[in-house]
Amino acid sequence: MSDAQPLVGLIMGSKSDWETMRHCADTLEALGIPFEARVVSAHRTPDLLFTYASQADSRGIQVIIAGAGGSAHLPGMAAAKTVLPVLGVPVPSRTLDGLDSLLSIVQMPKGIPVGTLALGKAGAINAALLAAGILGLQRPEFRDALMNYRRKQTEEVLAHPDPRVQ
Ligand code: RP5
Repeated sequence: MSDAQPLVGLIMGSKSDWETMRHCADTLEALGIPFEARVVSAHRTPDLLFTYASQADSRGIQVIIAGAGGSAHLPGMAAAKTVLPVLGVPVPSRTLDGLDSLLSIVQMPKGIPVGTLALGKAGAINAALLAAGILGLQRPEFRDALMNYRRKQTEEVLAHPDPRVQ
C-alpha cells in the first residue's frame, strides 16, 4: 500500500472476508489506486461504521467498496451515512453459499443506492475496476490504467485461442 492519500475506502465486515476482498485490493494496487483497507462491522462495531462512513468524504475518500457476507448490512448502512458512491461486494457465506449476502446487498429500498457487484472474487475484482472508472472521470491516470488493464486482458484471450492449450 502506498503513502498517498487513499481515494478508495475498502471495508469489510470481518477478517474472514479478506480471502475474497484481497482480490479487490490486488486489483486496486495493480491499477495504482491508493486505498485503505479496514474491518468495519455493521453488527459488531456499528458506531465505528457510522463514524467511518460519515467521515470518509471529509478525509478525501471518493469511493467506498464494502464487502460483507451473510446478513450483509455493511454496504447499505455505509451508503445511508454518506453520499459517496458505495459499491457492495457479496462475500460467499458458509451456510447459504452467499445467496444471503447477494440478496441482502442488492435489494436496497429506493432512496439509498448501493452498486452491487457479483458474488465473490469476480465482484471483488470488478468493484476495483468500477472504482477506477469512477475515479478516472477526474483522474486520467486511472482511466489510462483501466484501459491498459482491459487491453492486456483482450490480448491474453486472443493469444490463447485453443482452450485445450495452457
Ligand atoms: C459478516 O459476517 C462478515 O462480513 C462475514 O462475511 C460474516 C461472517 O463473519 P465471521 O463470523 O467469519 O467473523 O459480518
